[in-house]
Amino acid sequence: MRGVRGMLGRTLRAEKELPQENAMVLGTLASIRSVVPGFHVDSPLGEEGFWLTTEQVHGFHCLIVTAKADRGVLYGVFALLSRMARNEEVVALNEVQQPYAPLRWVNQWDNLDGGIERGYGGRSIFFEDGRVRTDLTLVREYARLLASIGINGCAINNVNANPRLLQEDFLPQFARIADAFREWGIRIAIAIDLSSPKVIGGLDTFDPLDPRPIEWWREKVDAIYRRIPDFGGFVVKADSEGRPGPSIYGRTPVDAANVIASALKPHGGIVFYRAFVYDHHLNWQDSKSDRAKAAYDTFHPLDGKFDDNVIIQTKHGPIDFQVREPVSPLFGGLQHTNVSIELQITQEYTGQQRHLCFLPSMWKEVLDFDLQLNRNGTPVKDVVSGKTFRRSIGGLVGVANVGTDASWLSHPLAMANLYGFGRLAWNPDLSPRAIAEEWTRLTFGSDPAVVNTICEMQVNSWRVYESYTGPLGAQTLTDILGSHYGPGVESSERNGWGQWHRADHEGVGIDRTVATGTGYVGQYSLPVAKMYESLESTPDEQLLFFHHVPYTHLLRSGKSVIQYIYDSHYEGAEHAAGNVLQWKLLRGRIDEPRYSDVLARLEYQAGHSIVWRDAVCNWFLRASGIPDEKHRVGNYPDRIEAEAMQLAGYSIVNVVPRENASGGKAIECLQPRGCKASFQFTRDAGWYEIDVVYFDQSNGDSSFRVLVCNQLVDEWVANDTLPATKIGGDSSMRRRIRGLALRPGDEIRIVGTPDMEEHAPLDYVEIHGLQK
Ligand code: GCW
Repeated sequence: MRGVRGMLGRTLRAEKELPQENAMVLGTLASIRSVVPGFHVDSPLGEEGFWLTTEQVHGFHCLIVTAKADRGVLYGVFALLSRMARNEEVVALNEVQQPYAPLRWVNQWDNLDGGIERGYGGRSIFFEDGRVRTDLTLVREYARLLASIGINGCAINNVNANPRLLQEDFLPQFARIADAFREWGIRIAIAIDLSSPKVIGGLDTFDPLDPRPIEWWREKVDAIYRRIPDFGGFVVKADSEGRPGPSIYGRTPVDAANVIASALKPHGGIVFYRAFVYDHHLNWQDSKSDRAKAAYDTFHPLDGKFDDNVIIQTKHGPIDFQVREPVSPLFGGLQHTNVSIELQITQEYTGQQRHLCFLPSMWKEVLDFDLQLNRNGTPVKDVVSGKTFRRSIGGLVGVANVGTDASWLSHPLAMANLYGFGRLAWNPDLSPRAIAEEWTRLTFGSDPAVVNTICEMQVNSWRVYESYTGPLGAQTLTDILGSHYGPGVESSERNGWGQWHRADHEGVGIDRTVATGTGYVGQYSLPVAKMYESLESTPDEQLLFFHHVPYTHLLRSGKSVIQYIYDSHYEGAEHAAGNVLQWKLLRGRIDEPRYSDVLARLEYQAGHSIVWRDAVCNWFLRASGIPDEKHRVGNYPDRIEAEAMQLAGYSIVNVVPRENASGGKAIECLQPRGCKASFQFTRDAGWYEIDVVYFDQSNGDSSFRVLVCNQLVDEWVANDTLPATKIGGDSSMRRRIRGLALRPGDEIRIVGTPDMEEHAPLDYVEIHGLQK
């Protein structure tokens, strides 16, 4: 009713009996049979599947949505609404759909204080000031949204869980969330801290084999089910990144998972035990130590020992949601255990919803990857849905991290990732383009120019992002110790969190072969291991993940690795700039607020892709000593470095790492009343555009004014909320001043006024001539 009214502005009449006129009939098979005798389904319907059909009932044309159970009817109704919204035929329907995977969950990493770990879409819709929010309107909206894409479960809090969540007073609060979700067929789970029996239970141990914690979990779980009879279960992050776990007592994940599982079992609950277990104090000097091996090394020996309501939840790759990783070998290493694949919808390492990065393109490759565990073909999608090893449960989990932002994930185009996750969990055989097209039509309407432009941008965006942030399988070359956002090529080297690329003067990449490397490759099935063991058969896009090669190594295209690194960064940045032009063609075809919002983000991305390009290229130029054949890297004829300008009040600072500012230096103003940086324009008279590259930290709102021959041509306040409290690749920003008539000898002056910890920092100015 609500859907039809929202789309068509018509209010349908609801009746419990079949009317004497054409109608839409919604109901379970049993209820439809009771009013339409002889009604039967041609193909069998699973527990959550549905059938859309049309039938003459008592001489009237009826559109029937039916399923075995209510949840299926709900999914059928959403499928029908989706067709209507996409302007598709609904007159002669005959369509049966079943979800591919039984578990289609999202996880939220929400904290009790209302923040969201790795969340980029505002505050938590669940929590505020240490409690569940009083107003759960957004939670109900979210539940509806999730149901519309077939999601059937949601874990509502951060896997870095606060033990307080299991205190008595939270139970009624969770029950309210569960009530809101239940209406839409979604069960809730909570992430727990394994040390809870000790931290909040008053016991002196949380040893999973001690009878007291065992009893504590049983009582806790019973209490939860008294309040929430359809409670889904627990998500567990243990022995990972400093979280307490069974290893403290010399116990294994089996010991811990099974204790909790047996408490949940009588109620039908599940334990999602995360395989993201690794040592973050690795000895980086040991060339055999390899974080990528950790999950398999820990969990493979335990295969077959977990209870049947335990699921091992494994990130899709062996590291951590990088822009490109091979598939985790653990999916092949757990043949007698339930598994689920964890995908990341929130763009932690893929641009944090400031860069466009359509992830279904990546997920689709992951889900289709053949682990070659037997002769019939064993794609990841079949392993995780339980089909390959005939497991009764299994599925896909997406870390969504939506927030209070009006478009949930902040970037209006990022919602295609949440949509795409749900669609792939329902049907992994959909193509990324089909998903992008469905989403675009549902979100922006069916204008072909809009649909084509947005689809094209979406389906290319992952590779574009990869091309300027982590080519050839080097993973995301970001600051892995901090924001996970801007460039930070060196941050992943020489520390215990794992090595990304082991680049030195000679070459780049990690040798993970069995013969000479870390041995990681040996965790795959023989045929897959054979492919990755040899340099020749490893796909170029994964090359540096598996092999250490000289910079001069030739790729299949005949290009050297170093030239590829340079070229891909330039191409990626050009593509990002091209998206801005493409988007501008849609002006007037999309409502103004969304048009402008997306435009601003694409412009920002185009600027930031240059920051990435320059940082990565210069880092590799310095490391390899091999110049760019096309003379671009290190040569910026249109640039005037801030440190080379005439400075009044401003002082020059070194930026660390040096690649994260042009020329390794920037200028800062410590004078409260402001500083000036100026230079003379020396090129021919004509029309120009000026890019002012400055830094916008989150700990101050500096202001800038630009004057040409004393005439003010632009001014702005640096008040964005980028993830940075210092100058560098995270905070770098670009302001474009268009249509300026400049003559030789003109003085261009920038006046910066600092605010709090942000000292009106400037990097450089770039001047582009406009064609006449
Ligand atoms: O990618 C890392 C994130 C952490 C996260 C962790 C995990 C919730 O940087 O913020 O912690 O993964 O998945 O547990």
